[in-house]
Amino acid sequence: MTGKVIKGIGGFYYVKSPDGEIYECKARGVLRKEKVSPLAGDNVEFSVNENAQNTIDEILPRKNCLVRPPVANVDNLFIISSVDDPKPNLSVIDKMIAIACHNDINPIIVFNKTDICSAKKYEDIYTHAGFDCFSVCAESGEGIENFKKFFKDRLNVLTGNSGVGKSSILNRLDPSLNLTTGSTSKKLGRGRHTTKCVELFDVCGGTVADTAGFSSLELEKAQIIRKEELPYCFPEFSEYLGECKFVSCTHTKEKGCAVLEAVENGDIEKTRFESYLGIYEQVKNIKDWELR
Ligand SMILES: Nc1nc2c(ncn2[C@@H]2O[C@H](COP(=O)(O)OP(=O)(O)OP(=O)(O)O)[C@@H](O)[C@H]2O)c(=O)[nH]1
Ligand SMILES: [Mg+2]
Ligand SMILES: [Zn+2]
Repeated sequence: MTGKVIKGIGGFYYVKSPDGEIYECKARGVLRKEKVSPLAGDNVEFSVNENAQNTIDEILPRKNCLVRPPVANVDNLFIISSVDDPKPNLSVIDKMIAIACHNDINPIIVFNKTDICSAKKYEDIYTHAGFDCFSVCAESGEGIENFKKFFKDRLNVLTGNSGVGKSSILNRLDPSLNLTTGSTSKKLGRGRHTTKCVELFDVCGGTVADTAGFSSLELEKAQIIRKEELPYCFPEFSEYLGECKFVSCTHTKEKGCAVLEAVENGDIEKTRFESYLGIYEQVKNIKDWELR
């Protein structure tokens, strides 16, 4: 039979068949030998066994897969921040956007908790940079309707730091989910990882993954993008690439760089460019062989 992995925990995988039945499976030894583990979102072939454990026999080819959060075949990545408690970290948002673009995933930027303060200055940055960007309030439900049109027939992933309100937003979209949400007040506003693993749910005619928040350290390991590919992971740079004076321009400090010029005259957002420089610093000395 074929089905979709909706959750993996402690070596058990929960596979949903097309008729909606859920089967608890183990991965077959051969998959473990090849060192590939099924991920939430994977389409798999599996066998249902009368008197033994059901098994996942094969993982069907993936369109893409994210390391952090671990999900395969993602269409939309909702990158969630809160305007306060915890405050947005634009370099984290921009790294997630770059990873989404690198994997052919559509990034959607969301600022939650607008009851605490306005998200306008952030919304302006990302709208100007050309992304779908929304300010929402999970508490009142304001703005959340905007998500529905993205969800249908797509695999949607919600990501963002612990405590930004990912589970709260999903509960707003579909109260029957009844996801556990947590207080951020106890631990220096950092949240406590209320959501523990990735799980897929059917919401608004599509599939959605609630995921556990990540730390910035984990994000550093999330995925390495080669420095040559990095400019292409900032979509608003694209019209300037090729316009620079030097073919080998890294768009960091060169004379006659069209990207730098666009930053200077405000066509590219300063914070986005700073994030580019930050990621460039992290990856500039990584050699190709280290990525294998
Ligand atoms: N003021 C305010 N608080 C909110 C809003 N949305 C969520 N919260 C609160 O923020 C806290 C964290 O919410 P969660 O939904 O658990 O956050 P999460 O992103 O799922 O966190 P993890 O599962 O740990 O990654 C809870 O106390 C929520 O009540 C909002 O719109 N306004
Ligand atoms: Mg959660
Ligand atoms: Zn340049």
